[in-house]
Amino acid sequence: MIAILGASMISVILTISFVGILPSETLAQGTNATNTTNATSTANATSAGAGEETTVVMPLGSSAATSGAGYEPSEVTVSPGATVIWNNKDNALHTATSGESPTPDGKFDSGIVGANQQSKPVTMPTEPGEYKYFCTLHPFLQGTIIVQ
Ligand SMILES: [Cu+2]
Repeated sequence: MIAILGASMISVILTISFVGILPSETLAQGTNATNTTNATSTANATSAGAGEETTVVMPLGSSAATSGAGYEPSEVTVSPGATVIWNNKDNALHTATSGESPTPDGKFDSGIVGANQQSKPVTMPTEPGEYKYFCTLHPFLQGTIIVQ
């Protein structure tokens, strides 16, 4: 008798806690998802206008083909017409020149960026797509800008 009572008490407690927990968890997840969506669309709205700036680093050692160092990150995604700055942390000159290495295609070009200097903000194409670029001085140095 006591055992039966105990078992039914437990199932009542379990039922209550399931009923109590599940809806609030579902609500919380729904709220989080909504917040995430809002944050993302706000960020997109902001970056579509003026002001988005992405920085790509030319790391120390990237002038040596064998160093394995390359544009960091090697691939970035930006809004149409956004600007990108290349930050040269190497002790050699570099460029970020659009095109399939070693042939510039004229879509964008940072020009020569001195050692330990930054490029001016370079305006990306407005046409969505994947744009390869490279360093005219070190053609093995290659990166990609995705405009979307
Ligand atoms: Cu270079």
